[in-house]
Amino acid sequence: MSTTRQLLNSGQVARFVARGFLRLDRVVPPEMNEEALGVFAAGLPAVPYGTPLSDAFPEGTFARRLVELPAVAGALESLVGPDPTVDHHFVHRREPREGSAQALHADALIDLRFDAFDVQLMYYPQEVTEDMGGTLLVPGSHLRRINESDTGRYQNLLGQIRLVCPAGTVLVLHHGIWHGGRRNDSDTVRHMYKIRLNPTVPQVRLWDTANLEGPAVREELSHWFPWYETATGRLEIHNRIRMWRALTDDPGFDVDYWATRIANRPGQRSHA
Ligand SMILES: O=C(O)CCC(=O)C(=O)O
Repeated sequence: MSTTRQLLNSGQVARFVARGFLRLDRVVPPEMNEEALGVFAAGLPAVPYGTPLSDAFPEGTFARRLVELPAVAGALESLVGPDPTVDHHFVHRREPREGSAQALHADALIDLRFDAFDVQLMYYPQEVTEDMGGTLLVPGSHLRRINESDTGRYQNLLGQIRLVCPAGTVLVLHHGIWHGGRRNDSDTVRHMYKIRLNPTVPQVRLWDTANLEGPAVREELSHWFPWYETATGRLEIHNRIRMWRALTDDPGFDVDYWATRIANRPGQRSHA
């Protein structure tokens, strides 16, 4: 993997922790977007789970060039660190006038980790217009642990995003985010190439931490999404505090003392 240093800053990482994704518009150049559909049609090689990224995608291959683009490489290095392994990769197609949408889901079993997470790239080589069945995303859903498609009966949530984007857009997502391909009402096949990456190093301060103490961090981590319930939504902020503590190796970090209050046990040793 490239050693490019376009690392994320602390505000961007806090945004990822709060929202569960970052959006990188037009980071893939037009010539690669044009090449992509041919590469997808030819078929991508199978990659066994756990293959180091550099072995999975040899130098010069399309996927290798994709993950080495400076903005993509910088985001990956900031979130999963150097030398991740490939969990799986797949080209998702939404067929023209297909008549149905995919159920809302997360790509995992219930996953209780707070100190480790996988990152998924979603790459869109074409412009995705309103009617092409862009991926539905529920911002801030990634830390509400669910079991795969148990959310499938939810049709619409306040604040959801149905992706509309220019060609060459890449989303960088926490593996737990609720998402699903929408119904494609256009005459065009809509493609999305997904790569899931597993970290091989502790995910601690991997980004550009220069502005770690800046106001952007708490602002991002406090962000409230409109689908949150008044009470249960508070648990999402608490989940983010736990994740931020792990990512920064700062067990005292807090937002409005929410985690501090419920850990205060005078006379007892504290438990994380
Ligand atoms: O097609 C899409 O936009 C999303 C598909 C997807 O991520 C999935 O099937 O897990």
